[in-house]
Amino acid sequence: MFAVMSTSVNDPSHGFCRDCLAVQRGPAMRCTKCGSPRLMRHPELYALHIAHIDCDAFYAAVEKRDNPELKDKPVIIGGGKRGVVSTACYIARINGVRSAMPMFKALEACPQAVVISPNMEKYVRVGREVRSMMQALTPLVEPISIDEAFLDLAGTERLHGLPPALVLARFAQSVEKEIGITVSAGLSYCKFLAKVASDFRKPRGFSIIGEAEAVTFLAEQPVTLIWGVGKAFAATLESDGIRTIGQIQRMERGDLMRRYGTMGDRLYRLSRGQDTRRVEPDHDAKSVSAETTFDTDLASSADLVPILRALSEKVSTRLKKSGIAGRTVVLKLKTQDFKIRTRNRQLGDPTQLADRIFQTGMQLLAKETDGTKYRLLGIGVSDLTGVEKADPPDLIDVQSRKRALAEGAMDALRDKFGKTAVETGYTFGKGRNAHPREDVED
Ligand code: DCP
Ligand code: MG
Repeated sequence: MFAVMSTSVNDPSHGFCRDCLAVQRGPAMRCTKCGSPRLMRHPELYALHIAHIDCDAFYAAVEKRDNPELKDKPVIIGGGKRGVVSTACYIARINGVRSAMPMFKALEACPQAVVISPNMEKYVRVGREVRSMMQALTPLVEPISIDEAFLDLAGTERLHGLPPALVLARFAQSVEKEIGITVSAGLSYCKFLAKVASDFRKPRGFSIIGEAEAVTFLAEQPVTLIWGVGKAFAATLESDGIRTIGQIQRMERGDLMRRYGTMGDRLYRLSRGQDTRRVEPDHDAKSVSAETTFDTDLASSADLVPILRALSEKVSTRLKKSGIAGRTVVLKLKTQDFKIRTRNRQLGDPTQLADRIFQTGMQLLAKETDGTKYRLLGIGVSDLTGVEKADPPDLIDVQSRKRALAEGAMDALRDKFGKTAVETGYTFGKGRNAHPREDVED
């Protein structure tokens, strides 16, 4: 039925109903077909194709789905070792409960809440189901965390006979019907604003930020809306008298870069709604990696670097044992509030060496140690190859050649006397944290 509609549906003066998806031609406040008030209208409705989807109160929604008695009750997911709230349903949020709040505070705010301990296995399973529904829409799905992803829906018109906006609305409906939880969606011309839009009217939201309105919309927003502006950086900006994105819009690029380095450039571009990052699909990431979750959250490079070193050595050992090498070094961090950051760097040639993985990881890490507290650090390599072309002696510089030789010697000693027989300066004396216990590898 949509294929027939798709010619007229592209007229920007036409909206559609988010419940029955019928085209809305006039200015009526309710759907002319089903009477729903959930109508979508926007001048760029049929021109935008970058989407961000985020499940609503994800863990809590899954628990409510599985126990209908919880439907109208305030539900908090959390507890466990850390004694904090993982998430709360929107009823509990009305009472002031928030993610990452200590459990005792949450219960002070909402004593009648039902508290449930997290069942990660179940949430991972449901997260995968949502993701495979996304992948049925487009191969261009970039997962960001367990419950959110970017999608580039540019090709959907041809594939599904529907413009991206309608594909997205239909997707939200299917998730409700088939999985039993709700999502919020944002549609824009770039990743930054698609993500901002999806957060705009949660839960069951669908918001659009068009190119024409981006600068005016952003001017009113706080700087914390910009990716990479965490609490620490926001405090720096605040001390410089900068609170809104509008203030940044009035500043020169050179001035911002002088003050804040590469972050200044990002501020300059994003404040004007300029974001050219593409949606990068997760190419069945074949990688060798090691990661560890810390006992307490860590922020300083003094704490993180020795862990990075130990993990790099672990990855290197596995590569050497399997006779493979990797060309792209991937750093993974999970922030205190469970957001995952991954940073990649491609090397000139594949490597197996702990030192090259570590040095590259250090460069990537340096940009992320901005005061943000992390709960997890991981390092790995992808773009796997055989060893033939790995670490060519004539291509690596003298310094790294020396380190490669030293590494060979250390490997030999470790083989003979055990893993902790030889330690580099980075891990030496750092004790248990430097040789993480709880590591997960893929
Ligand atoms: N999570 C967590 N601890 C946090 C933040 C999140 O354990 N501090 C977990 C629980 C969430 C899930 O990750 O359900 C997804 O995180 P979101 O930030 O998307 O939060 P929700 O999906 O719960 O709520 P929202 O509707 O705001 O997206
Ligand atoms: Mg969510």
